[in-house]
Amino acid sequence: MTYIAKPRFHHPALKKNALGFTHRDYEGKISTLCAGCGHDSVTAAIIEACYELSIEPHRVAKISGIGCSSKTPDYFLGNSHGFNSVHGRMPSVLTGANLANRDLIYLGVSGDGDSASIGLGQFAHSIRRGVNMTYIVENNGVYGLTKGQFSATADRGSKSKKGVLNTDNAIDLVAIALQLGASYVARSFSGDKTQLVPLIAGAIQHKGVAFIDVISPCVAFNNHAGSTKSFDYVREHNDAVNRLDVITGRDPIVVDYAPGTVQVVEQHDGTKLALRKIDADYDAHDRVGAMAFLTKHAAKGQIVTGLLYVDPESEDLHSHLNTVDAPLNSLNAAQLCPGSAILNKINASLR
Ligand SMILES: Cc1ncc(C[n+]2csc(CCOP(=O)(O)OP(=O)(O)O)c2C)c(N)n1
Ligand code: SF4
Ligand SMILES: [Mg+2]
Repeated sequence: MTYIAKPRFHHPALKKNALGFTHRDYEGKISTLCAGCGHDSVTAAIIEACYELSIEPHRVAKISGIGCSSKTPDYFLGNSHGFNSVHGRMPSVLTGANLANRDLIYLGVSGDGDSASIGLGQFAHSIRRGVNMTYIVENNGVYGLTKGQFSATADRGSKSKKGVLNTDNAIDLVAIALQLGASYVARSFSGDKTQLVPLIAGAIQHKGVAFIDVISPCVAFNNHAGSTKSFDYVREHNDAVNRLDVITGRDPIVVDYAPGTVQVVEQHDGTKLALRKIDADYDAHDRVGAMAFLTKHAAKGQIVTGLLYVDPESEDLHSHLNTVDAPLNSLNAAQLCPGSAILNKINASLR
């Protein structure tokens, strides 16, 4: 963590969003990550997405585990709620917070070690439960914070900085998220802001599990020849399935007007995602098709990026549990206690 706060002053002519906030209002403390770390680009993309959506910072809860990636919530949304939990335990802490107060926007930030190694069970269960959250994994294939051991997402055959060959098979978190029912699944690259910002904005507006795996090279331990998570490798093997613009109820977030076919995806809450398709056959509503597409391209060594799947009729854990609309932490004793007559009836039914 850093204790270096950013100076508060800024240029008076800085652009403002619908709430009158500037970019600076969505920033956090000064990053202490290595210069060039992919994670800092993800931070910048989150700041941009929240600015574009005119999100009120106090409505966001950012929760992370342990790792360089899990440090990043300190570098954005300095006026939001935050909790830096234990290694691999972000999903359960986020689930608890979400159950207590459904009114906040939950942003889970994690690493590949945090989510695919020690936290794989937590990752899997939060997805299958349908927790309403944006779950971002900053995936560099290594434990950056502890000096570059292979994580469970490191590809078999990739080489560590010291020249050690990884002989274990890799876990693909996107494939698991699709299989376990995540209703918004995407993959991107930290160096591709044009693609990443609208993906994050779409995820924040999505009701249910929105999972984004962001390949985010570690310049200290995983950016050498032989690494399959390096800047050069990903740029050479990236195969984008679609171009994404997010249209909100306010000003549209315009990312790219390059020509192509556009597919508008309407989400449950009425927000729309316009997909500019590169591959004319790609259908972002087909979960099984997305899984097949991913596997087919992975076998060819290609990294598929973009919005791979979205369910416009998505639900979340609160809909599954049929909880009341009011946040549970706002209910008082009178609302929580059904009264002795009803309690007696329940007790009698159990005798
Ligand atoms: C319970 C527990 N086990 C192990 C550690 C040591 N540890 C700290 S960070 C980390 C790995 C972080 O890797 P990742 O989540 O990929 O984050 P990165 O630093 O690569 O962004 C490990 C093993 C710990 N802090 N707590
Ligand atoms: S060790 Fe790697 S992951 Fe950690 S800050 Fe440095 S470049 Fe980023
Ligand atoms: Mg990592």
